Amino acid sequence: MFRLFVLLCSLVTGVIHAEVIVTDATVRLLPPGVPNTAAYFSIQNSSDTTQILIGASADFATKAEIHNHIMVNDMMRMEQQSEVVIKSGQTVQFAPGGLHIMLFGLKQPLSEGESVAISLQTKDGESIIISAKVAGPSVHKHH
Ligand SMILES: [Cu+2]
Repeated sequence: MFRLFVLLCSLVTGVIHAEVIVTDATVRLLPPGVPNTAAYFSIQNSSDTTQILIGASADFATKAEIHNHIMVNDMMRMEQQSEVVIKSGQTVQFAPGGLHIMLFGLKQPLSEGESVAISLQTKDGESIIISAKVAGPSVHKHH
């Protein structure tokens, strides 16, 4: 009963956020036994107002955080972001080597081609539910 209620709520917030468009959402498939992975997507703000992402969650992971890669003393490091600001009309890329949703402690093994739901929280207290496809590392091959 509780689950159904949550699902209905997410459908409603999905309508409210129809002007925030998430495309190409993927979760990186890693070898079995690797507990953490990352999600990537492109998020476009077609609304009239600035949207600020402040967090993420996913049923299939213990914890989800917004991360970015930054250079510290010539070393690439990941750092949690407390906010990601997306201005009206702007598109922000979550991509390997940059912003990503870090997914800690996978509760179940993911399989290639599977769709998983990730929820993004905005500063105004709403959730954007995205559907991400599990994809092997070949999708993000280095050149
Ligand atoms: Cu990370």
